[in-house]
Amino acid sequence: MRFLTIRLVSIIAPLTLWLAPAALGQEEDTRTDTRTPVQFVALDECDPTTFNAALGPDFCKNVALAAVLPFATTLADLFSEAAAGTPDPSWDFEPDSVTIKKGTPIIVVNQGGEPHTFTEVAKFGGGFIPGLNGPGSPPAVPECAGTPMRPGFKDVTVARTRILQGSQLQVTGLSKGKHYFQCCIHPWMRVTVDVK
Ligand SMILES: [Cu+2]
Repeated sequence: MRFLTIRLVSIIAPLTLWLAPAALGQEEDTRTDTRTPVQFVALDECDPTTFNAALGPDFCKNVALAAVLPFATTLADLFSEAAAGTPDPSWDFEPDSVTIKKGTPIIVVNQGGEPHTFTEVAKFGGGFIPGLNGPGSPPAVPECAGTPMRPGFKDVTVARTRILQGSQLQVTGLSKGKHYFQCCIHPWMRVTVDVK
């Protein structure tokens, strides 16, 4: 019996560790130190071949091992999945939500292969690429839309929330309460920050 218990634990424990990060997606900041930033990562699995053929060389710089393993998503698949209302879950901010103490800085690191934005919005909604906004193509939220003369990244207030591959963005000075951040390119990438 004892042998069985140990055997079971040795099987279940690593499995739990493996499942935990994916299942949670939610973190509470229990530290008392508010100087050390809380980190989010931006992830994607863009397929360099199809993305760069359409969007230009070096748009997608991914380490998804697309040539040998089926980790990457083609540009066409990304659009068709979004249009079907089942956007690609590999395009993601992790964790999805965090509770922090007022004064704690946030750092968002782009570990994906293509650019993203970390844009604070009053309410989650569409980004500035209609084809990625899902069924019915809801309009871009004001914080992502820019202006008619300067749509999307042409608007500096939108452009300054952009995070290029391998770079990071810091957010400080958030007031108490809930704050919502989304990607203005892939609007299903969403984060809620609750400042206590
Ligand atoms: Cu994005």
